[in-house]
Amino acid sequence: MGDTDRIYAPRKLLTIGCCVQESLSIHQGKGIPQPDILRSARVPATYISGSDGEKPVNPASGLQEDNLDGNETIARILKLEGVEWVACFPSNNLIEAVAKEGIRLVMFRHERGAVMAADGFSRSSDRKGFGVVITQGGPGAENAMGGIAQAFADNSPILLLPGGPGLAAWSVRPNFSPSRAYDPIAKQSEAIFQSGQVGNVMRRAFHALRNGKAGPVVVETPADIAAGEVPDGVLSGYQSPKRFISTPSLSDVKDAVKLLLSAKKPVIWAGGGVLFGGATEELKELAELTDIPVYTTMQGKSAFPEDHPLALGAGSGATTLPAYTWLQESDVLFAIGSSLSHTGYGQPIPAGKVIIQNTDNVEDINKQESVDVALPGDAKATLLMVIDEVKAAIGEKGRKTGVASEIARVRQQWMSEWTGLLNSEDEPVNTYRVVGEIERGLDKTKSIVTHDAGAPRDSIIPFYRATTPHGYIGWGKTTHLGFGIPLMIGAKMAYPDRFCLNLMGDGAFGMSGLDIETSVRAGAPITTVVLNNGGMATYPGGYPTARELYGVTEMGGDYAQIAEGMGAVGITVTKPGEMATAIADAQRHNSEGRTVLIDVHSNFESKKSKFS
Ligand SMILES: Cc1ncc(C[n+]2csc(CCOP(=O)(O)OP(=O)(O)O)c2C)c(N)n1
Ligand SMILES: [Mg+2]
Repeated sequence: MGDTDRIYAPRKLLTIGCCVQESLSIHQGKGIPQPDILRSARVPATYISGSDGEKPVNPASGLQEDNLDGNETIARILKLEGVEWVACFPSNNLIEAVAKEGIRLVMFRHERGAVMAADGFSRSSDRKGFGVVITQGGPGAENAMGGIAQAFADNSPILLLPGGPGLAAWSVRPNFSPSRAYDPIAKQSEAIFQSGQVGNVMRRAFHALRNGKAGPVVVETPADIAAGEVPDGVLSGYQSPKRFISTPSLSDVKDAVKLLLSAKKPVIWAGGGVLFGGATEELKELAELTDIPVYTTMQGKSAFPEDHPLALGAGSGATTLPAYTWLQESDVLFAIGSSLSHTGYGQPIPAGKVIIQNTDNVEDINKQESVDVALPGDAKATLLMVIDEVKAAIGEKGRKTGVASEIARVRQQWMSEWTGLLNSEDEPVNTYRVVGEIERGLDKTKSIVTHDAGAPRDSIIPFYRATTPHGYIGWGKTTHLGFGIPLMIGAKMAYPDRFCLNLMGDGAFGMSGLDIETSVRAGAPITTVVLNNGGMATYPGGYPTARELYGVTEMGGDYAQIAEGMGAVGITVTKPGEMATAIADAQRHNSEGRTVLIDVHSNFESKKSKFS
């Protein structure tokens, strides 16, 4: 009897179970889903921003200054900046000030989850909306670390607003200053040292969120600044910073197009910048005009429809055979919206290629790749320039090379090796059967899918074909287990009408499982599929001594029952044939406002679509 059998033994009696929480309902349509309890929250009239014409008033917002303290000023600036909701965990009086402005608050079960949900919201909002998080200064800010590190690694623009020690003790050990501690893993990190600087610091923060390389921005508010009076003129002088769009020089665009059109086997490498730039249509137009195949990085996944004849697929460490083939054999690689950062969780670029790189951030050019032609600028604006030049060179109709049928042939060859597993009748349920059912069972245009760290990521990335922008959230230059649950809650906030599914392992569940309760309480219903294989398939042969002597990498639990205990619908799947029904049921439950967890008794799968 193997490890998996042993762990499954007590579960034989379990069948599909369901428990429904009726009291919260999601309100679809425009804006953020609001549980009734939050929608009806009373906001005292005196706290709602407004003007009686006596105090200084911000002309842009009509906000009035009224002997505000630091927290109240920050809350009003958040309102002015269009922040619709804030993830939080007490204690921080800014939470109360934000509530008084009528901004919705969602409390998570721990700070890391709050940060990760904010991240999910930002990733889904194309730098037009930002995830904002409020935490306590000491332990709260300390506990947010994993989420900030993840946002930094993936260039996600979130705003963390922790408290901080009072100024008298700010520099005194062992006080924890979030702005100092997070400096190495934040795009920008500062503390407010004077009440008169609240507006300047917040303006810098929003400028940084909207412009340049994206990343987490930290604004620490020491206790006395939070409570101290802010001078008149700070709020009325606040001007919301704009987003600036930059473009490359025309001569560089012309050089790039010459290289691209004369290449023998070109490939497009599309990164997350295509999504942030809303440039999917332009990317499609360029690919079709030039008949050049498109590979998407993990963060770029869903930036190009993977059912398109020119799609090569996406890659983490695992990828498709068409992607691998073109990445190996291409002579010219055109990276669009990509930093080209090297990562163990992505495909390497073999040496010897001519590289054209478009990125929003000049600092990412010539970083880890030697770049032949650089096109610094917004992905969409750059693509429009490239398209114009291509049309000038080869005409409006573009060219046909026959590459699509070559891609189809390689894809067929690759899939013939995997079709069996994606339809496997094995028990415990094969991981790839779960992936196959997700691929077959979702309305791709109305869904958002994500993976979690480890084997779930590499199992799903090559085989789930995302067809609509933000239909998949690919993440993970550092790969925090458990990101999937809060990430999907944040995505659901941005897209209340989409079905949001997160595929995670049982190890990952341990890191954020209690935020299933947050999803229920917040009326942001998501579906979590737990590959319950009783251990860590990511390390199939790992730590044999630790495993034999102490059971390291093994674990167990009835996750469907745990989910039910938190007010979600728990579904247990023990047979492959049950998976399709479970996914269909989950979509129905979610659309009716119920959070779902599908606990799949799955195998220890070590096979990956890897080629080197
Ligand atoms: C916070 C964190 N700690 C450790 C890791 C390293 N890690 C990556 S995958 C993995 C095992 C995950 O187990 P599980 O979620 O059950 O997935 P499985 O390997 O069984 O598919 C670990 C420990 C990580 N990615 N994040
Ligand atoms: Mg596992």
